[in-house]
Amino acid sequence: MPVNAGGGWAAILYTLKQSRRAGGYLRMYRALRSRNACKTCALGMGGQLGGMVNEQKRFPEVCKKSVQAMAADMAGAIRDDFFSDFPIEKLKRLTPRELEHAGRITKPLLLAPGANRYIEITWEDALARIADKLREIAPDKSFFYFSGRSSNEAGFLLQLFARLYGTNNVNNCSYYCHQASGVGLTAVTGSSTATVTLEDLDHCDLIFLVGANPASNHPRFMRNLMDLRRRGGSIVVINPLKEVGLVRFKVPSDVRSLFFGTNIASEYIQPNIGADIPLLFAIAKRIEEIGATDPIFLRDCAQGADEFLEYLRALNWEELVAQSGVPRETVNRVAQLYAESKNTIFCWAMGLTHHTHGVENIQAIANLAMLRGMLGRPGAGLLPLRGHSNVQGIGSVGVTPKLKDAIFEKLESEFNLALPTTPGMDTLACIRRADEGAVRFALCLGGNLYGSNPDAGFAKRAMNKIDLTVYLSTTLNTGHAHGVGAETIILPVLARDEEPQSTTQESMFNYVRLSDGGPSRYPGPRAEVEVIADIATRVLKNTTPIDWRLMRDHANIRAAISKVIPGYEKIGAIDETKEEFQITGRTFHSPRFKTDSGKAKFHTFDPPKHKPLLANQLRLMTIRSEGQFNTVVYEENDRYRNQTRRDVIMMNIADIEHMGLEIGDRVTISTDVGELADIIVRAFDVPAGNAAMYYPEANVLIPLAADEKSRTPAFKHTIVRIAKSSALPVIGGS
Ligand SMILES: Nc1nc2c(c(=O)[nH]1)N[C@H]1C(S)=C(S)[C@@H](COP(=O)(O)OP(=O)(O)OC[C@H]3O[C@@H](n4cnc5c(=O)[nH]c(N)nc54)[C@H](O)[C@@H]3O)O[C@H]1N2
Ligand SMILES: Nc1nc2c(c(=O)[nH]1)N[C@H]1C(S)=C(S)[C@@H](COP(=O)(O)OP(=O)(O)OC[C@H]3O[C@@H](n4cnc5c(=O)[nH]c(N)nc54)[C@H](O)[C@@H]3O)O[C@H]1N2
Ligand SMILES: [Mo]
Repeated sequence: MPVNAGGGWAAILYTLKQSRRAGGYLRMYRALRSRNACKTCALGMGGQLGGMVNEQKRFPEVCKKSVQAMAADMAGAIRDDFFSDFPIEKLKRLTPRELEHAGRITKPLLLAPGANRYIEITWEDALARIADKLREIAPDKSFFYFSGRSSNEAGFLLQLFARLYGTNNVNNCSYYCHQASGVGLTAVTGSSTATVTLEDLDHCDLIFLVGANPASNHPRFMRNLMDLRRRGGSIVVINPLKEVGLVRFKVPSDVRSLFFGTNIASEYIQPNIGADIPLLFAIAKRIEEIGATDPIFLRDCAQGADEFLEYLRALNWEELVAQSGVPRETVNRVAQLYAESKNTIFCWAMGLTHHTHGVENIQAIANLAMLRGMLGRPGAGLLPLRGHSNVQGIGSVGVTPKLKDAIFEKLESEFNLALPTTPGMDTLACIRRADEGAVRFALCLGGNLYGSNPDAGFAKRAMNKIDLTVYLSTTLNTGHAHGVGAETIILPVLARDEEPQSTTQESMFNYVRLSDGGPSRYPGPRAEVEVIADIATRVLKNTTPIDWRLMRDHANIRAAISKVIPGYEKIGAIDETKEEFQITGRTFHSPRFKTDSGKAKFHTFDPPKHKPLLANQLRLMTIRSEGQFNTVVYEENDRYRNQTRRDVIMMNIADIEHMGLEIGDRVTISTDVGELADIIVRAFDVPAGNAAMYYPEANVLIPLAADEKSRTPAFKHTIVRIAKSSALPVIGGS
């Protein structure tokens, strides 16, 4: 039966099923209610108020994702003979789901040079090998990659170690995620994160939701969207794909919504992939035409408005409509809705950042917000919907190639350190350098660097050239099979709610949460901070002013963070106060910004020019399904999009017809970097010329093209060729 609303009973039944996998309902409930920040997205649930509670103390806020992630951490340990049964060649053939389901990693593992399988080694052996390699090589031949699930404490400590070791090759998954938001926002407001708090969402009357699918990826946000509709507000969705959960959603924690569903989108606009800028400019042009700008904001609080307005006036309507694929009446209607709004919040995610013009996408949104003064006051502003639960915190505490000047100076002066000043490399640059054979050591704190990369074939070859790759992981993923170095070590680490000491995380609303940790579920894994401090002690001994033994204590790390990270002062006392806090200087409730002039900045630029498509070509986006978390695929089906399998391409029916195809046909999809054979054709509500496939499987097709300003790959916009293959079609089952 086709699904006609997101969420609902399916989400609840799923929770019960996963609870059984994790050893019972009560065990799962206790785990979900423990005082730890939620593990999945960056909305910031849990912490000191207890799990399933949001920053406004609302309960219960539960979502399938957190249950999934929790079940994974609670599932049994990898069995002892697993790696004898699965030598590396067999491991490579396991799906992400099979790897994840192998269980928790509990022992250090070594894939020795030339060996055909991982073997268990002792912690002592593993740490000694790592330290020996680091001492042997030049520091600029190493890099350190961080995912966004680790704590602020682990993030801060590892970047500090890397720098004192001698490299600035320190980066996090943000470079494949929201980096364009950070760069774009900094250019506008002088600050790289959301300008609003969670509470502001209660006071807006209009939300623009651009290039994001919160029904799958930020399920708790759906409650805010539901609340907005209930109080008479509007939601404008801008998304090439018709996402059923954004049309109608059944919020599981709300009885009325659970039974009857809630309409989400008031307007659902479907531009072409990569055509948001002409659309946003068109709405802006209309706002100016109908005299709905905020002249006082433009005069007193913004810079560059005149140039932008002049540029808008000169734009040609026909061209804007042709470029965006959105009719003028629709633009007029949406502009009217916006003109009538008192408080508008603009939200976005990967549909905007994963483009070669990602930074401009964000600036186009900011321009539209500023035209009506929707920046720098309560209830209005800009809100990037962040990915990993602590990706923002990792960035705040210094996990970036270049430290902010203020942090650099404070670190040097407070601790009497000399930090390297060489330019550090972003994530893509590290992979390219590895391909040149110039990386001899890589350490990945969580994540799946191989699986998240564009051009999977290239990423594999590049990573295979590294002398020693070290993963600090909780479960197995495709990186451990394909993204290996000549030698690879996997160190098992504790999940957030198993940590012996408390940890902190930062939500996408700039709110710092305190997680209590909890008892370890398995003997074996160690706390991330303990492992990092051990490596640092062995490599640096006492050659620097930092006493690494003291840095095993999270309270000491927090004391350091409070001294050097702007806005994080309160973290120093959090062990006594237990006070979670809003980071100062980031939320703008009055129109004074952190730019040199104190004004917010408009940016004027031309929309990107896209190559026209040939008859056998489509524009391809790569997206997440309901049942995956990034490179970890929990389920093969995608309920909300009515797909039962992942080896599909979702296309407009007109394209299917004019390419001489039929639904269910098998096709080969290719680009200059790779091809995927026997992909099944599915019809989907997406404008002609556009198509979608699932990440990470489709990453073999994605070239390394990236946004010059933010270094974010264009995961959402690749031109692909389609050719019918001789394999038998697959009828039904969509
Ligand atoms: N269940 C689940 N939750 C997650 C994750 C997960 O994998 N699974 N991952 C987490 C992470 S790290 C992140 S970053 C977030 C990601 O959250 P999202 O950004 O919501 O996820 P995506 O599936 O990458 O793509 C979002 C949407 O962008 C649209 N889109 C594609 N191209 C364009 C375009 O050119 N213009 C516009 N306007 N829209 C476009 C797609 O149709 C899709 O609906 O979710 C986080 N939460
Ligand atoms: N084509 C395409 N590619 C993309 C994207 C896309 O939309 N399309 N999205 C991009 C985005 S937004 C992102 S964020 C990246 C994802 O990039 P990553 O963050 O690198 O990848 P994940 O798949 O989230 O990493 C999952 C692994 O993290 C480990 N892990 C889980 N919890 C913990 C923990 O508590 N501690 C530690 N140490 N490890 C843990 C587990 O081993 C798990 O297998 O992919 C990017 N790549
Ligand atoms: Mo992400």
